[in-house]
Amino acid sequence: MPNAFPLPEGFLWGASTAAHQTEGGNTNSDWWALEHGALGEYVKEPSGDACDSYHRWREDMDLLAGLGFTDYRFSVEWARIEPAPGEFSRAAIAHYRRMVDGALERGLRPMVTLHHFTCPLWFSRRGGWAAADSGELFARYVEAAAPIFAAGVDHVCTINEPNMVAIMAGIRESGFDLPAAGLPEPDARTAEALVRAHGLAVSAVRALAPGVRAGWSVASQVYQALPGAEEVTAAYRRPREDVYLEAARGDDWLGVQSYTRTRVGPDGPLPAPEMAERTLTGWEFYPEALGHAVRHAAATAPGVPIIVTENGIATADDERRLAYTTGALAALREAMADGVDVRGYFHWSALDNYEWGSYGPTFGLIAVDRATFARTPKPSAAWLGAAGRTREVTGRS
Ligand code: IFM
Repeated sequence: MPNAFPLPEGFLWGASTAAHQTEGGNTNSDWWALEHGALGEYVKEPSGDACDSYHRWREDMDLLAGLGFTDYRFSVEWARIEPAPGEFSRAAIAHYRRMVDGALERGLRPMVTLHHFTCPLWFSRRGGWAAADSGELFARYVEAAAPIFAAGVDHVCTINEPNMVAIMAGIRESGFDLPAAGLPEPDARTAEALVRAHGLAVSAVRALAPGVRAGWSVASQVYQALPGAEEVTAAYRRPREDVYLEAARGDDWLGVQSYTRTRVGPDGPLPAPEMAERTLTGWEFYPEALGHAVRHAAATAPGVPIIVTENGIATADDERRLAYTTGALAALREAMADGVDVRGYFHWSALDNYEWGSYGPTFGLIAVDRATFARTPKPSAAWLGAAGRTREVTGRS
């Protein structure tokens, strides 16, 4: 980065993971059932043991703290905490509480996500988010999970990427009829239920843990209108993104998750430009997206502090990860210089992990050997982590 980027006082500097993608053996969840069902084309391999982080979380945290990070975002698994309706596992709650304490002992401030894509199988089987009482059931789980975050945790994320959850429900509704470009129509009932569940969860967190700041994290696609397509773009973006940003207006913070962009023409979303570099997920390599994403979030939820809760790239070439992240942080710095109130940055992901159907797309700062679970930090991890120690992002040497 040509000019150093000094991190403001208190700026969160970390990496993110999610339970199902790293823990392994999440057998009581709806995703586990999906992985073992008939969706071969979409789910190429099951998550299996993932990174075995359910047992190796100490090693993960030792590595992150040793690299210099000061913050760690991880999720807790509803399916483990409430394996049957209304039946809560004290052991699972104690496990996640140990993780919070373990992070604090290592100098990592934990950000706890309460829901990251997976639900208990019983919840999905009875109608999932679209069931009339889904919000109440989610709030009941949040209340039971309070011992995990009631002390020592500053930030709780209620639901990760609710917009993608509604879109995934839409995909299931459509019988997996995917458009050639852009994202399918979200399921309206799921969308409404998620906004409601978030509101109930924020109230529950505030009532049980008044010191905790509650928010949620929205996936940004950076919809860019081609000339003349401004109205089409706004209409396309609204149910896929803005509804969720608007729902964050009363929150303590808003999470922005950015990877790429989508250009929109008068007839709708367009594929990535032909000559564009693509990542292992097929997305356009477009690090500038992060700057656009935080600017749009700030304009849609004015006054709500923003935290970048995910940003990263799926690549087998760590040089491209370094280039991508350098570009993304330069765009973030510019947005902040222009007055966007950003309070932290979490890279996705700490570890190479299960990318919802396959281990192929590697997003990690740390490689994980699939047979031995041995962790090996990549050069990007050393560079990014060092900024946590020096409180300044510099051009990589
Ligand atoms: O791996 C996912 C994560 O679970 C949610 N946000 C996007 C990431 C990359 O696809």
